Amino acid sequence: MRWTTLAFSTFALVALGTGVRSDPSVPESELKAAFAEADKNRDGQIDREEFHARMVDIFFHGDLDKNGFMSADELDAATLIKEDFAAADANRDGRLSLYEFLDARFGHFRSADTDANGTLSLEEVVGFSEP
Ligand SMILES: [Ca+2]
Ligand SMILES: [Ca+2]
Ligand SMILES: [Ca+2]
Repeated sequence: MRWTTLAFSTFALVALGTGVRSDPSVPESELKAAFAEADKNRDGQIDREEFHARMVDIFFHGDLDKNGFMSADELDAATLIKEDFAAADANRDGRLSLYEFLDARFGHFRSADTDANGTLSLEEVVGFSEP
């Protein structure tokens, strides 16, 4: 359970997050493990369907009080980084719906997909840092 939580967080950190390469506390082996866990069909790429499934998992794991929304604190805890909550909260009601969460995540997916082939390779995930 602990590992799963960590891996979820790690993938969030990597795929969505911030210059993880400069963070020495996240070993590469852990990134690979998180990537492999998300790559359900084991083709070495995270496609949109796999990414979507992963992000839905992260959302529901991160929604600690199970009210169907993520608070700013829950978002930080789920992704281990200080996210731009205000930017993701499209309707400005102070909480993130699953739709808002996914919308922000897929923005990162598009940014990370540097060869624009619609899937993320390990290199693209590892190399991603927020613009
Ligand atoms: Ca895959
Ligand atoms: Ca909202
Ligand atoms: Ca790609």
